[in-house]
Amino acid sequence: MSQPTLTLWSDSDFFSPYVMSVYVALQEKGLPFSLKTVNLDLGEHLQAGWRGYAATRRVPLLEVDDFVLSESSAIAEYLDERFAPPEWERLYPHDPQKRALTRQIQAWLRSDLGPIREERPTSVIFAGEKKAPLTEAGRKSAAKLFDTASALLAHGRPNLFGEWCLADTDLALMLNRLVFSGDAVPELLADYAAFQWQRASVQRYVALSAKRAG
Ligand SMILES: N[C@@H](CCC(=O)N[C@@H](CS)C(=O)NCC(=O)O)C(=O)O
Repeated sequence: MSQPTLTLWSDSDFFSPYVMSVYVALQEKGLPFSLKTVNLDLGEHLQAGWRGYAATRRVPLLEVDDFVLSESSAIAEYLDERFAPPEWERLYPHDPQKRALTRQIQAWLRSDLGPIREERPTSVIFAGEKKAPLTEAGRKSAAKLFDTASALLAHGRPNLFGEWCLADTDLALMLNRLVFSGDAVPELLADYAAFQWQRASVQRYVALSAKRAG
């Protein structure tokens, strides 16, 4: 079967944690893809001529030949099904329970913890921005993140479920919003996030973001 042509659309700042998740997914699969950007500040994603306009008008957007898909976790699941083992690396664990938990963590990180996302935007990670101390809501949200992540990582191993999975990258990003801001983060979680951040696929995305800033 010939390889499809893949195009990932990102915001032009490379600040989107959801674009990062798909970028890492493509890198981990070893799939060649081209990267294109839309400037969200200029509203380019709201122009009818943009490929994602008929989808959700948001990034990430993945083009696979003529097929267009948005929503980062839907994209990752599609990639894992279409480019499946044994030929391709896994993004989601093989075990059904672990796979379901991976999806649970991804859905949770995308729908809860709003105060952390608001008070600690990814510009603190990718552009070194400094923010005011967390509000009461931010502190509550951080405490919930710490409790949940500590329970998931109570086994003391470097990945959530033995082998790396995409939720490791997503969870590390959420924790790093706080780590990079100088907020107090439990040592086990800070170490986990630092370990995950060293992954080559993650570092490639960080480098993209740094190039934009430079
Ligand atoms: N749940 C979506 C979130 C995507 C999202 O919020 N994208 C933002 C950039 S981080 C965006 O495109 N914002 C522009 C808009 O909503 O108008 C996913 O996981 O892909």
